[in-house]
Amino acid sequence: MSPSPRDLQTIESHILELQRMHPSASGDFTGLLNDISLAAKIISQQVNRAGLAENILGATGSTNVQGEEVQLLDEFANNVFIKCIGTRGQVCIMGSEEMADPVLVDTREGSGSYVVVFDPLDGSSNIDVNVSVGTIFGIWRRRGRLDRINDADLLQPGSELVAAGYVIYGSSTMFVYTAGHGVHGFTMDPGIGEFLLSHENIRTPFSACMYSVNEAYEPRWSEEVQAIVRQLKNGRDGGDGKGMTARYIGSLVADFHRNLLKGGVFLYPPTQDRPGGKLRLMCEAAPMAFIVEAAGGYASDGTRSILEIEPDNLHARVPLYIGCRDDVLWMEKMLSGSNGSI
Ligand code: AHM
Ligand code: MG
Repeated sequence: MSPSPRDLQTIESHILELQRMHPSASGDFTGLLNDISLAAKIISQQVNRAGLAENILGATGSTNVQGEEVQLLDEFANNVFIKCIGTRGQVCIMGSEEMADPVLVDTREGSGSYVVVFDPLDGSSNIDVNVSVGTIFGIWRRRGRLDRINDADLLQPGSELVAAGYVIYGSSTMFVYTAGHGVHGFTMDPGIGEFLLSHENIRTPFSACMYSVNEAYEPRWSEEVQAIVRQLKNGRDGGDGKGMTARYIGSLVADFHRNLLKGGVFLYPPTQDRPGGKLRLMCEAAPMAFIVEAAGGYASDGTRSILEIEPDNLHARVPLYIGCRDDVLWMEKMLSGSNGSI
């Protein structure tokens, strides 16, 4: 059967279709998503050349606001994002995992309607060994006046997200996004340099068959978290005795993507040395929570939906339990007595 035009839908035309559903749309949001897809293509090309080109692999020698070693590719991806995003002045402020302070954008040329927070290259400590890494982004609407951009515009909860997505640089590069109505995945065709629709309206299974957690931290978890992981492995107490299989890459985008498609739960619980968890609310947990909920799943900090949490700073961290709805709700119930903390 020869492919119909529908079979070859690019991300740009998909985003345009979305715009047509909102006749009053200015095109700013469409332009912004297109800018992000361009940034993803540039980063993807560089990640794919990581083993070949000089001055791409390795550390810059500096640490970021989180105290983590900045990789050369982290820096590259961050710069690409900043350069590509909001080229029409659609963005008023941006925040990045790699930068201590948010960047105020010159909006003389545009509406400055949007706020973007991103992790330009998540899991970057895996690059040197050819393990999948990713980009995560969240898009919010500016809350106040354009001439008075402040923290209230930047520090918004996940429930206010307009769109969120991630790009996985894996065996192929995929761009997955949602603007609230369905989660859609596009696979990069390297021959033509386009993201083509490959996974329309992704739904995640209701129950998980795999769990993802760094079990090396088990001695530093609370008793409740230890009990949860024991039951994920061996079957829930009072259940059918069937446990799940374990899969952990240590690269959130890759672990999340696999679990989204196959049915799994990802946990990054608090530990004694990290009572607030490790993952960042604004650039990691909230965008992924928005995506998983649009696909039928759920995300919690152990006590409430990740989407409800009001960030108090750009780099706030949060414990994360995310994936199939049934299992995350069960974990939240198991943790409810302990307040989710250790
Ligand atoms: P990064 O944003 O500095 O790359 O760190 C986040 C990464 C996630 O991709 C991953 O889920 C987690 O850190 C792994 O942490 P750990 O090595 O403690 O298991
Ligand atoms: Mg990260």
